[in-house]
Amino acid sequence: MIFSYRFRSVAKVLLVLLTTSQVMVASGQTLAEQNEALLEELSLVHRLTPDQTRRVREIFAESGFVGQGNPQITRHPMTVEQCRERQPLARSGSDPELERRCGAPFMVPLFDPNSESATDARVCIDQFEFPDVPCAFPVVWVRAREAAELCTAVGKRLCDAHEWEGACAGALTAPDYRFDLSVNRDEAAAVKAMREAHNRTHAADKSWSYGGQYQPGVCAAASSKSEGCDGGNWRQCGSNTYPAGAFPACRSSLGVYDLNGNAAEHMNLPLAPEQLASRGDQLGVTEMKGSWFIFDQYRAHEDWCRWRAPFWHGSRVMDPKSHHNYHLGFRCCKTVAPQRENP
Ligand SMILES: [Ca+2]
Repeated sequence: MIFSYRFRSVAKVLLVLLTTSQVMVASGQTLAEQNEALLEELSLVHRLTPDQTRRVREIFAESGFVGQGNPQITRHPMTVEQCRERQPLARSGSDPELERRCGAPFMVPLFDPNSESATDARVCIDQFEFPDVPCAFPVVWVRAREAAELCTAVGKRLCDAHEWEGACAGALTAPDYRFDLSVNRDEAAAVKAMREAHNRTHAADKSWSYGGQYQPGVCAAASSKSEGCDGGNWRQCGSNTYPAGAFPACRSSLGVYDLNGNAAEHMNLPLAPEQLASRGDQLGVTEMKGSWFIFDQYRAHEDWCRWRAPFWHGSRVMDPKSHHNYHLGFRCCKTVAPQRENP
């Protein structure tokens, strides 16, 4: 049974729980129990090695917050079982051809269909928000740094902003960052100048993962905030997310779900070429992509595919205090070798 031996092996989690006065609620599990179940599912579906599983568990335990929301207050509007009725991949499993191409389940190649085919792809992206398991609730309360570490732990990496945008718009185009605008500017000023230029460029070709116009009801965006949730603290704000992929029409033409809605997503925003995750080891600053689970009632900002957000709670991605909150998750990318070299 999970409770007996696994709890002893995660004493660190217990310590965090005790220090934060987290107690088991009558109806369900503690965060630590939920995370153990989540880890089991993640390890099984993604066939993680014992070392990978250990590293993921370590990151969760060090955080004390990472998971599917505070179980004491989180109220999901849909069950996993209800989602499984709706999401075909939850029943069929990962596509073997895509899995071979990406080297991992539930990922799809990113490319520009106007000039390339899937075999040209140099990157794949998770089809679902982390843990990238159809109909699992997304992991939230994760700092950008932890998101990057979790992607690394499972053999992937954090996506660059333009990769997420390409997944959403249905065409991955070349990195289009105005690095010239970051020169001699601090991070906040650089992001402001770069995002304004970027958003101006793309204002005429707005699109959403599901089509050319914003449409309520298509994505996981009709949930609610917890009563009394103001300011976003752990005790008052439930992560009232839907299971990932619960809205099958909320899918981009490249096969990626929930880019709009459900959990907002941490991405890497490079301020210089060497900070492109797709190019090397360094990372840039934080970027929040997409929208979240109450967006249909509260459109607090834009959420078209190539829109870049302000530097909200901004920091370097690897800052130990990078932002986390109840509606913010992430998904991972993976660099792959193209299967057909261009002549
Ligand atoms: Ca999302």
